Amino acid sequence: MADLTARVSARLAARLEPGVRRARDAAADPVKSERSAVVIGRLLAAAFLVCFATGLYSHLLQDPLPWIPLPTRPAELYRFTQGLHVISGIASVPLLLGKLWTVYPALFTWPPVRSLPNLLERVSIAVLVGVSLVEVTIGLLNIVQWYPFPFSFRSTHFALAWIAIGSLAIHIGVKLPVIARLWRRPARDDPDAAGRFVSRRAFVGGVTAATASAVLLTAGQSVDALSPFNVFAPRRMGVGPQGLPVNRTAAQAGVTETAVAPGWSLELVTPAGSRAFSLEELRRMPQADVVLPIACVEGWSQSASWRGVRLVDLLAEVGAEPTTPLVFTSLQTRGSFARTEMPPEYARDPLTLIALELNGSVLHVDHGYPARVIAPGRPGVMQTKWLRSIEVAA
Ligand SMILES: Nc1nc2c(c(=O)[nH]1)N[C@H]1C(S)=C(S)[C@@H](COP(=O)(O)O)O[C@H]1N2
Ligand SMILES: [Mo]
Repeated sequence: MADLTARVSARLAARLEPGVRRARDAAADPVKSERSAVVIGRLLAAAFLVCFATGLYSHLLQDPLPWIPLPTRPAELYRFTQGLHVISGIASVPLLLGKLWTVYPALFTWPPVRSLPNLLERVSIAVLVGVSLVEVTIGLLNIVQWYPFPFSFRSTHFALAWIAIGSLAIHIGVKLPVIARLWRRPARDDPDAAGRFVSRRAFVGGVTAATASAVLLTAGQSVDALSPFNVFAPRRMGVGPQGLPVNRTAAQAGVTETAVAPGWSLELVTPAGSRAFSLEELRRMPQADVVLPIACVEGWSQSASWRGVRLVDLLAEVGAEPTTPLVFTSLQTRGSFARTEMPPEYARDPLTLIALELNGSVLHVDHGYPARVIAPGRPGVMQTKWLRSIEVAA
């Protein structure tokens, strides 16, 4: 029996091995040197680490941990971190493709698995590649707000990020000797094989140029200086009602009638009772002017001037002192974000407004008329539009 298995596997090996070797030879070329893999690999690792760190920060702001106080200043901090998140995510697409191109001949090794550690290494690479491709793909789909998948974007994107970073750590650990050996350009560079399509340097240069173009043609959705070059990102700076893009319109949120209903008032619910403020009353209170950005998780952001009642003043009117998160509800009947929580650090910040005006005129209904939240350092998704009530717990 043992004899038979040995004979069968020897036969199988004899059949498969030449094919695998031929595939490897066909795929091999100087472009796919280990040095290319290291040069592109470290750019990709840097992009992934920046993307991971800024992504964690974004999740923390949206799901705060009670023992981590959140910074409200600088007011543009989240605009910066989330812009960086989407820029590094976009940069990782050409880098990932370039990296896969340089290393795919390594798929064709013989024997396919040499040992248990070797098997684990190959499995961790398979996980890293698969998860990374899915991660950047759903990230790109989120930028264009297209969700052709049945799972929740946010929790999936978060879970896959941990798997990608874990398998990246294993991969870097395993490859450390190669990375260290080829970190600097070798004294004698591998000569370009005659008749090859591109040299290794030209290839690495091409991948870098593709990465730079991908960034240049999209980063204008969050970087003012680059906004003239924004060709591919769907939101354009300065384009929208009152010169600001809209993320969800009044019609999409189902508030076209309730938002303009004459009897509207903002309800403040406190342990001592509740009080309704009409739009007239809010307008008669002292008004503050602030410049704060809308910084969407999808990567677009833009600064704007807002005018309205400081939240601290409004809370003082009803004798409330925020020590626990405030609960904001919207008139919205459809879709998420109808209810958001605001940790006390934002509620106490004098820049936080119940905004009634934007860029010099009364809020457009798509920007949250009659009243919306605008606070420093927060993701756009927490800047609730079409306010209905604010609850302060004891
Ligand atoms: N009630 C409500 N408020 C909301 C939203 C929403 O869908 N419903 N979208 C949020 C998101 S994701 C962003 S980025 C900002 C965008 O504000 P703008 O549409 O005025 O530019 O509004 C936020 N406020
Ligand atoms: Mo958003």
